[in-house]
Amino acid sequence: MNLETTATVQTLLSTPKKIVITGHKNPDGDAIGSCLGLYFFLKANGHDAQVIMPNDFPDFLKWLPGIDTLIIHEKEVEKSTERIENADLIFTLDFNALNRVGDLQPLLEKSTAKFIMIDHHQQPDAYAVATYSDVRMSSTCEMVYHFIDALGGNQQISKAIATLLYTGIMTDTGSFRFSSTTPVTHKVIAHLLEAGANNAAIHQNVYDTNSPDRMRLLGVALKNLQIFPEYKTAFITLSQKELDTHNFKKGDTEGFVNYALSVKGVRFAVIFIENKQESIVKISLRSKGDFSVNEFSRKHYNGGGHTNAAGGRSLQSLNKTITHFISILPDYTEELNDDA
Ligand SMILES: [Mn+2]
Repeated sequence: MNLETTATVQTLLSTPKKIVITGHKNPDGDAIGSCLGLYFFLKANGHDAQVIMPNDFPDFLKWLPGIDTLIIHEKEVEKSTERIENADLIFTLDFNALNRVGDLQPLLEKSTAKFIMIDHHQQPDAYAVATYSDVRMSSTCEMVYHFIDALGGNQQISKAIATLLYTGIMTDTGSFRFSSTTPVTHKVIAHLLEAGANNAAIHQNVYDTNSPDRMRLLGVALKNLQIFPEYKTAFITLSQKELDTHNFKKGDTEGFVNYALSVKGVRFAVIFIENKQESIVKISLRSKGDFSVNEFSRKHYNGGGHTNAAGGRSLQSLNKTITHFISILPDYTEELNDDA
């Protein structure tokens, strides 16, 4: 965080404030870890803080410290509305455009509070009085660590904060394997372990929680895997019927796309998931190296994200979406076969 942003934040936090901390829709480990981590820090420094998430999140995050204090807007509209209307300050974490917060969007747009953004996604919007944006960062949780550090709070990293930030860094870096993981990331992790984060327990709580239904759905996904060696591309599909047969619950397909990316030689992987209720196909894209799925998704799927991980959607049927995807692959032959 640069000196100017640090000074702005210091001034804003110099007296007790009513603060709302919010993450993006369908919050992941990084969104929840960063919001609650910051929550404990702000509370310890005399602020009246509250984390609000637009909607619910998977069970494997429900053991996190402070999770009971969190308001899910979708479930408690009145409570969250009141909190936002009375806020002096609103922290937006792990996203950088107000259209990422679902039904919270109109409330945030109407708010007269001052906004502070902490985020590592590309192309941040300019709604905050203090913007801490850095696309090179592994995770927003790592940024919250640097944020606390810049405010002189390094010694205030409690076991709860350490656990939360560790969780988000771990989940956003694929357990420290993505190229966004730097020597600094590992130094931060080292301190979080010293501060009491239990790495083995966190890993187990997050990853060893598969239901039999989810494992069988993964089996179906892997059966549906299609590989195009000439484009170094692999994709997975899941139809609504396949989801229904396996009692699909939100979050069940999390990480499936990485199996496609783990095929030898593949550097571009996609999963297409039919959602009949919303009449869309939900799309997650992953890549290795410099093939930008962020650009790909912006161009074709009305989405975006990072160079190596992005999301998007198609309004066409699952079949049409896939036929179209296969038809545009040749346009990327060179890019996909470049270097690697
Ligand atoms: Mn993140």
